[in-house]
Amino acid sequence: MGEGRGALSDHDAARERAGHLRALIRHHNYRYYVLDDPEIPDAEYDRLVAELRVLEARHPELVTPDSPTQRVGAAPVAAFSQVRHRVPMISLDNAMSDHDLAEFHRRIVAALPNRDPIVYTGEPKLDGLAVSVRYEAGVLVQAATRGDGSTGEDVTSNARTIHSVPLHLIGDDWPAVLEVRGEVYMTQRGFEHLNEAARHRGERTFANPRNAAAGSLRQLDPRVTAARPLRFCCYGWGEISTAPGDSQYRMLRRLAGWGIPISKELRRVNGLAGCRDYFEELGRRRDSLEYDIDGVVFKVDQIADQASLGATSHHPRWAIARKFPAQEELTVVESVGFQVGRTGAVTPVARLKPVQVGGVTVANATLHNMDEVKRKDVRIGDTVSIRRAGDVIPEVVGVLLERRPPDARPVELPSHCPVCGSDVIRPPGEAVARCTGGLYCPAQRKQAIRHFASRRAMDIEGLGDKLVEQLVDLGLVREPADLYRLTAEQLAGLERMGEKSAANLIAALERSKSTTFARFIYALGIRGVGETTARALAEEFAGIPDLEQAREPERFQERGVEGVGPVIAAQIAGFFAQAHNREAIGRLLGAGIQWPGPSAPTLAREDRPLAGKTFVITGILSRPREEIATWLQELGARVTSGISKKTDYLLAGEAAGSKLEKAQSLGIPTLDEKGLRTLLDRP
Ligand code: I6G
Repeated sequence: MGEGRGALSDHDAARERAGHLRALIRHHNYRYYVLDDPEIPDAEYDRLVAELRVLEARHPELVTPDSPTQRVGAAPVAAFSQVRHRVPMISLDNAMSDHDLAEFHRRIVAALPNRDPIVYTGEPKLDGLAVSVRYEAGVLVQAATRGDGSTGEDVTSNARTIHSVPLHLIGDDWPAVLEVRGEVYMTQRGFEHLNEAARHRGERTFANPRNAAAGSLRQLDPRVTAARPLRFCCYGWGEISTAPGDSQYRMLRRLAGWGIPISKELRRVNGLAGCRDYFEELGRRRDSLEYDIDGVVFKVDQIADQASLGATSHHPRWAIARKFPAQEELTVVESVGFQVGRTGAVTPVARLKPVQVGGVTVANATLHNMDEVKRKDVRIGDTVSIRRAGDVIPEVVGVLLERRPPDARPVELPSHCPVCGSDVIRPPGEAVARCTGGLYCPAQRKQAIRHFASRRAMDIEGLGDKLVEQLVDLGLVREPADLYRLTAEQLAGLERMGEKSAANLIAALERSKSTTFARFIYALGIRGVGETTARALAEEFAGIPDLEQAREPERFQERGVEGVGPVIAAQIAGFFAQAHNREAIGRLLGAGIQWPGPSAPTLAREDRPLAGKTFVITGILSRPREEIATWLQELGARVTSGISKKTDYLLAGEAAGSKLEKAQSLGIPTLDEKGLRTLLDRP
């Protein structure tokens, strides 16, 4: 009995908590997707969902179809079933010019003579896929594509995976039946990520966010849809049991209140002038919006007026889409050039017969990489379709094969970098070809120096990105070794650099010269060689000459270095095969870069910074005494155990005893670790 009551109360508590968590998650979805104003960090949101998942796993009887945990997992289907739209999904009439818009307005004024001014709603026309989502008693029951307007496809399982589509409306005053209509779309960023990942896997990419959104929603396996960055934006409604407002604007605001995302750009505007101003404003902002739009939709705001205006068999008479110029155009590929990015990626770029795309002249378009060139089968002389959207670089979408001239020429990857002449390599299995002149190539200069100076590499304190920009732009630094030739006077003349910071930077540069072999390897910025691989290389190779010897990828693999497979081996070998890089390394070692151990660079003993100095070490130091002794020896010092007149310095840590006393009595200089560093800064 007691056990039974306990189980019951546990169940009740779980049900209560699940209900509470669902309401909380719905609320935070609303803050995020509707208000664009989240109250809690993503991690906290994830924690709430995770807690609900655990609860539902323990009490499967509590799972409801509208639970936020139920967005994924429906089984794939063989085909979509058909859905008949109870209120047809007709399309919008287009206004391609200002004249068309004025004509639309003239017709409205003629039909509604007593309204002055005519109030319209204006909102962007998203470039996506129209869907209708049906709620009964506040719960999502069906989602369908537009199809031919009277019958669409049932995409309920897929729409349920879109996080901005509520599974359950918030509040309790929604109509018993509510069909919302809107656009499923993908942001530019989501689209770029999706294509980038597809490129990485060597799969086909989507031509534009619209195709990506449509292709993602029309997947037979909802798990595929769930992994796509889809969004939903509502612009209207179909069947509705009771209308909650008398104007388009107020209706949409009510829908938003129930958790349905509407456009953040929704406005009310007055008359034709208001429409024109809004169209121009959005046109100016078009490129900075996070999604593609192909126009602005204007609607007569009063629902009663919409009803009296009615519809033709194709479109409502009370709404119009004022379209922007197209963002895709056709032109001819005149040649293909190759650009070298800051990471050395060699990217094919189509040089085009200049063409106006969306009001901008386009003469170049990226082809991304050689796999894309091959997949799209782009040849010089081809007629191609070019797409320009947002701030993104225009790209070649596809080739019109029927227009290919007989003398069209295939595109070939150059064997040498067009900027520095180093070899271009394309490691096995990689889509991207790269210039191997990492330390030397002007295209990669700033990136190489930034990386070289970074904290986990040479750790040059105070050498930030802005400073690197200035040093390179002024021609003071062309390769990492130039850093060590900078003078305090040169630095003090730079922007935002006083004498004190210049002196600090010179000191930091000097300090950075004492490093480790692993850090030095990492600092070289060899593609694919992160800190872990750099450490593994430092352990395996006996120094730079040894590393340089292994110029053939096979020799690297023979050494069996952990984490170095064929791709990285090819990158390392490619790097050391360039005389430019080997010379740049030589100049760095010549500048006095040192590290302890058997792999230390072999500078003549007399050239080492502590040559001729005798040290004694005592007390507790930051590293084991033997390690410090080895390091001092690498720097040219002799390390002895007892204090004598021949001792030049006592390196004393904490709790130094009799040796310290003896050194003091003999007047021998005593250094702590900081003092040693200062000594090394000014040997
Ligand atoms: O296809 C559409 C896109 C955007 C629309 C639409 C819209 O409003 C912003 N509105 C209606 C009324 C229709 N299609 C039919």
